[in-house]
Amino acid sequence: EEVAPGAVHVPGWLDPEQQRELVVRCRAWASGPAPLRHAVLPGGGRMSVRSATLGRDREPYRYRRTGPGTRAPAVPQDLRELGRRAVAEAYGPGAPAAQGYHPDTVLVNFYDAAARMGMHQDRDEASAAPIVSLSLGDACVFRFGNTLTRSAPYRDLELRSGDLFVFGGPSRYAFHGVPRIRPGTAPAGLGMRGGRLNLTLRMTGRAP
Ligand code: MD5
Ligand code: FE
Repeated sequence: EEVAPGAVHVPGWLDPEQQRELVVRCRAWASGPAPLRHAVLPGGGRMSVRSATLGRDREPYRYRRTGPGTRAPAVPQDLRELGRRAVAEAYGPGAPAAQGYHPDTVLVNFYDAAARMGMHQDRDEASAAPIVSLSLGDACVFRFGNTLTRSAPYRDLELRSGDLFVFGGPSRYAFHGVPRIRPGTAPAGLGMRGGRLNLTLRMTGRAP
């Protein structure tokens, strides 16, 4: 369960009903205030993952996905609370990181069967608070690396629908990526039409 110091994997943390509800809400955001879009990288390449942001969504912060004239919806209070409970689950309710955990941003990533995410670090947050990751839909191979290089040593883990992963402490700035999706592995009755959703709850430590 503790994959590395501060990196805690809790398989099946969300029950099927919670998963279904989150899928419905992601669909509502995606078809309304937070459309899922391919981000364009500084070099001009297009990411295969589609993403949307709730909460902090302005330059110089990189999670700018909404088009002109739109404004990212705030993070719903119950998701902020879910993030706090996730950190308490991972580190124990008394852990300092769980006390003051108030995620101000949710990044929604959608992976179709061909989407990948290359090895990277999450360094755009001004806060070193943990990142909470929730997986929905198809399973994936998640590559958990080290803090020094984007190459080996790393470990490949399966993340499945309902899994919680909390990345904090020494693992907060580890390199990581998603080298493959496993099509057709979503639980029956979830209401996904293929693909994987990942929600990350973050404290950006930046002004709204
Ligand atoms: C995903 N998303 O499955 C992942 C989950 C992203 C991204 O990587 O940047 O959108 S978040 C995984 C993560 C966050 C912070 C630290 C570590 C992993 N880690 O130390 O491995 O779509
Ligand atoms: Fe990341």
